[in-house]
Amino acid sequence: ATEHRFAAVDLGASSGRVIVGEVAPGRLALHEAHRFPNQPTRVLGTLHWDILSLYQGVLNGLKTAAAQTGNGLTSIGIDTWAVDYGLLAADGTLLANPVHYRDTRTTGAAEKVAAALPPRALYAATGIQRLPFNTIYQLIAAQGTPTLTAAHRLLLIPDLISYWLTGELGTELTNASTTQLIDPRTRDWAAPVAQALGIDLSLFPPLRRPGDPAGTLRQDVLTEMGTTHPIPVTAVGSHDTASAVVGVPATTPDFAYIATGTWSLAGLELDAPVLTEESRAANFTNELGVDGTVRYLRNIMGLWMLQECVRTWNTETARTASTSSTGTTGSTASTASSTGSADLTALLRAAAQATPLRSVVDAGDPAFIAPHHMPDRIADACRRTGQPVPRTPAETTRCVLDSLALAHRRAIEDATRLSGRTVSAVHIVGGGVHNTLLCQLTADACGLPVIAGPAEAAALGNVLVQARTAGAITGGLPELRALLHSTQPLRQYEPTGDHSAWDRAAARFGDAQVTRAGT
Ligand code: ADP
Ligand code: LRH
Repeated sequence: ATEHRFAAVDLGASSGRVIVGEVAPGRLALHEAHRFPNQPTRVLGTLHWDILSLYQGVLNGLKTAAAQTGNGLTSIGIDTWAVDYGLLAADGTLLANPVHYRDTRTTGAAEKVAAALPPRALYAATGIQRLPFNTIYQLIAAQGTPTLTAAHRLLLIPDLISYWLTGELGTELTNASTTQLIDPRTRDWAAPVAQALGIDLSLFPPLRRPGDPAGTLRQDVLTEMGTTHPIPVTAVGSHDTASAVVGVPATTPDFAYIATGTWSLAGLELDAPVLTEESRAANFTNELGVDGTVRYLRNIMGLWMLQECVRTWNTETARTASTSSTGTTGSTASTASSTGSADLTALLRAAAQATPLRSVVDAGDPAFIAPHHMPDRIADACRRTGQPVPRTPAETTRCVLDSLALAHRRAIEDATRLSGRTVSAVHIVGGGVHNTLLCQLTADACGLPVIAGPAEAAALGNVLVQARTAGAITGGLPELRALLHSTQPLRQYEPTGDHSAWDRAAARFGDAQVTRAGT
């Protein structure tokens, strides 16, 4: 059978990548064409995505992908992080750099939204977890600003990249559901919600669904890529988490998944949303997935907490090195010697030796969303809850990983209880697959086997939807997942250790998330 090659553009908050997938019946292989950093930039106090640099990374990646495949790409698919958007003028010009979801402009927006539409009604209509950065809160915060007032179109990030590549406008459904403006029962716009909030739905181009055509590369893009061969763009699950869940190599229906990267997205795949008041109180989301599915999950802070700690320690180490090289002595010297090396592998090795469950924090707490001072915020949370404060980077790292494992367990327990489903295994996909300590701790905390892999699940889910659309493979999600299972390297972790220690930690942890969400 003919082998097809597809390019998956996958932009995560930590890095962007263009990955080539080679697909034929029974065969699926990935090659990374290009990976580039995603470095947000603060301008006049507002945190922005550097969208042009990301787009340049996409172009460079596509150029490499085209060269590597002898200009033989069958199609291209695009997925990125959710909720954020760019605003276009009537002539298609991007009016401003997209604002980063970690920016604080949405402070107070939830109260404004609640005044127009009570949280219960909003959840019953959209089923979306309350997160301060959902698109509706961003739009409420931006209401009346010159840019939003001038905007003719609003494009979610994958739709913006797709527009630049093809000149075609569209709003892909899985990602549109994270705006909190989609009704998960009809899988169409929740017009009454938009109306209550004064949001103009005509800003959004028409909806398209995974598998729909999304245009063909513009001539100038082809020139940039050094090819003349016309290449179509296919809509995939353009929300990276939608693609990542397609990329879960499950072989039975009773699985839970955790997509771990910058975030941990932990939950179940359902065929209908759960819109109950209990579900709202537990802060569960019903995002829309590929093939009519619902991603019933909770957002957990994820490896962002660790990344930010490492960034802080590295900055401190660098500052100390420069202070000591100029001969100055000061208080930073002692900080640096106590932080030591912030190299991730060494840190994880040391964290594996640190006392288990010495202190745990609520990894669902929005207090950890913003950048900066992460080790201090973790220490404060431990102090506030009467637990020992981590003293070293290894102890802080262990605290983060124990806390994530505990939050994974709570999310899976809550999801099964609220949906009436049972789970026999937990799949971990995403960059966190490389963190063997986190995978083992999650198996221990859940008391369930963890199957870890693939790390590039979003790119794989992206490729699989393209491959099916092009006719390179056939079948529903179970068949796509069977192909993953038979072709991708996976590692299984069995629960070890004293499970009652996790029960005690869970009890100590209390019902913080539920209490917070219910308010
Ligand atoms: P995103 O898609 O949100 O950009 P990824 O899925 O790429 O994120 O995951 C990035 C995270 O994966 C990093 O923050 C890091 O914690 C983890 N990671 C990646 N590689 C390794 C590794 N070799 N060892 C341990 N952790 C890793
Ligand atoms: C993960 C993710 C997640 C969203 C967040 C904004 O990359 O898309 O699903 O909640 O970014």
